[in-house]
Amino acid sequence: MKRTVIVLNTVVLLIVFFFYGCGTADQTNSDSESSSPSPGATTHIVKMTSNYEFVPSSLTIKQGDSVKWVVTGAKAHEVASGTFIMTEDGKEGVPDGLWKTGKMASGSFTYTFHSTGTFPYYCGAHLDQGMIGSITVE
Ligand SMILES: [Cu+2]
Repeated sequence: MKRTVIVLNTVVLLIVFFFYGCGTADQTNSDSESSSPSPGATTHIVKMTSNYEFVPSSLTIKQGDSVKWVVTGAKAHEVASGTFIMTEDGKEGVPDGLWKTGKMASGSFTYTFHSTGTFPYYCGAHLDQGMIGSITVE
């Protein structure tokens, strides 16, 4: 009887930890009104590596698709839409206001593209390492 209680407690703890972990790891943009993706939409993965790269750095997707940026490795990254300028101190990001995550040590960020076009983005922490990317929506 006592053993059953301990096992049950462990299972409950594991379940709580699992859901808490998932809940905090995923940031979702407020742009998507509906939580359910439209039929046929795809979520594409872009890795943010410890080599200061977005992989793949350029990606072509369909209108309505989402891109999920995932932190891989130990370095913290940021994903901000926009371009950059050259300054005396190096490259400086110019956010265009579509999305900007702030630094993420782990987890992911998902953005759904509702309009077509080309969307440049960058990691504000690693612009000088050339950490930029681009999404083309057809
Ligand atoms: Cu970075």
